[in-house]
Amino acid sequence: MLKLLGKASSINVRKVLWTSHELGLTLEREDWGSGFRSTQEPEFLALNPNGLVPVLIDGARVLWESNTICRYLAGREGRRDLLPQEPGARAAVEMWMDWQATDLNGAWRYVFMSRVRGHADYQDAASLAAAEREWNRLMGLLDAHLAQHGPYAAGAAFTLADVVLGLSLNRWLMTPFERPEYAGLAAYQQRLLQRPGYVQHGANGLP
Ligand SMILES: N[C@@H](CCC(=O)N[C@@H](CS)C(=O)NCC(=O)O)C(=O)O
Repeated sequence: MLKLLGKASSINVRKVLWTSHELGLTLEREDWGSGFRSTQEPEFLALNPNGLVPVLIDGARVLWESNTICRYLAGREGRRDLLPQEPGARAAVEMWMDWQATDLNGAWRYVFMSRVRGHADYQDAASLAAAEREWNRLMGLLDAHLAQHGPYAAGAAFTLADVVLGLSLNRWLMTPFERPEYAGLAAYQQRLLQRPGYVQHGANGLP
């Protein structure tokens, strides 16, 4: 049995839940992370020294980093539609997954901590405005890409890139701040909403 450690409200845990849904896999999930069991407990740190969720346990194998876990599960199940084997096609998927985990993920932090978490350390008006501009700029880049090369991130077919970008799109839509009207992203959201995995684990009311 595959075991997933991490609270279901975490965007990174939800990537794994949605991927598992696409793969038809059942996971045994335990609540870890803020509000639940602390990831600073020695038992958890022995599995992931970063003290972050998600962690996947598959027998003797222990994995952390949400995008890596999604790739592992797709590969484990032989789902080349979600993660192609041909190097060029695979790179097109991984490029957007890496962009999500690095550039995009870093860009929303200030806005999210300020406007959703209400954290006292993230209340500087100028920093907030700059972060909002940057987050919107990056989402505009995705919007333009989808318009030119869509309908999905890696082209014609739904892949793992759409799982991680779909959750990011949901976060952007659910965070209360001023967003430009991006027609491509609105259409992408509607397309993703046709997938039960996104409805259940992505667009489920959580930012
Ligand atoms: N790069 C990591 C980031 C994981 C991460 O930031 N997890 C957050 C929740 S979204 C966490 O564990 N926070 C600490 C906590 O909730 O105790 C990944 O993609 O898996």
